[in-house]
Amino acid sequence: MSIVTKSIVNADAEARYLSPGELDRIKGFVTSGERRLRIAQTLTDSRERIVKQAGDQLFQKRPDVVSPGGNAYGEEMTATCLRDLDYYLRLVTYGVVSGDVTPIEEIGIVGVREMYKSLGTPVEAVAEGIRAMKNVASSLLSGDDAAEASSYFDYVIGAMQ
Ligand SMILES: CCC1=C(C)/C(=C/C2=NC(=C\c3[nH]c(/C=C4\NC(=O)[C@H](C)[C@H]4CC)c(C)c3CCC(=O)O)/C(CCC(=O)O)=C2C)NC1=O
Repeated sequence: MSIVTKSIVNADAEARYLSPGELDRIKGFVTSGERRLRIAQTLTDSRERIVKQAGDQLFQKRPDVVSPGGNAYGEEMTATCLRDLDYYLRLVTYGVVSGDVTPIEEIGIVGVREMYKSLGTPVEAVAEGIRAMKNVASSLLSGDDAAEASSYFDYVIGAMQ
């Protein structure tokens, strides 16, 4: 939920006008809109490159996951692993656009540790892959934009620890 929707829901629950503080936070959201859309556009345009390079880095650091017995061993499983990275990159763009981690949390974080555990997927290796995406993405963005995008990647990484 964006800060706009959230503020309205909160204000209406008390049948009141938006407070100066709420209007101020909405102003911040609106004035940062162009920047957030620019970041999401870059990540979207570069998604294949970000996922591919991050996957390469992950498998170099964690060769065990793509070795016999590893969770991402074999063409099909490796492709599923890269698909998961792509999922998380997509969720990061949702977060950037809405200026809120809630969509990431609801779609991709709630229950994820249990899910990966039941699949035998090492969750710390998934976190490593997301860290690699953050680094590749940062190299494609300018300083402030990289910092903003990083906060959403960090949210995912933190939730997997
Ligand atoms: C958008 C929200 C969303 C997420 C996050 C998601 C994840 C997700 N990853 C899965 C599997 C998987 N995920 C991986 C991923 C990896 N294995 C590793 O060793 C690596 C560390 C890692 C890649 C970074 C693998 C290999 C599987 C297949 C496991 C199996 O079938 O045994 C599955 C099981 C069903 C399937 O195969 O599609 C789900 C649901 N699905 C969703 O809808």
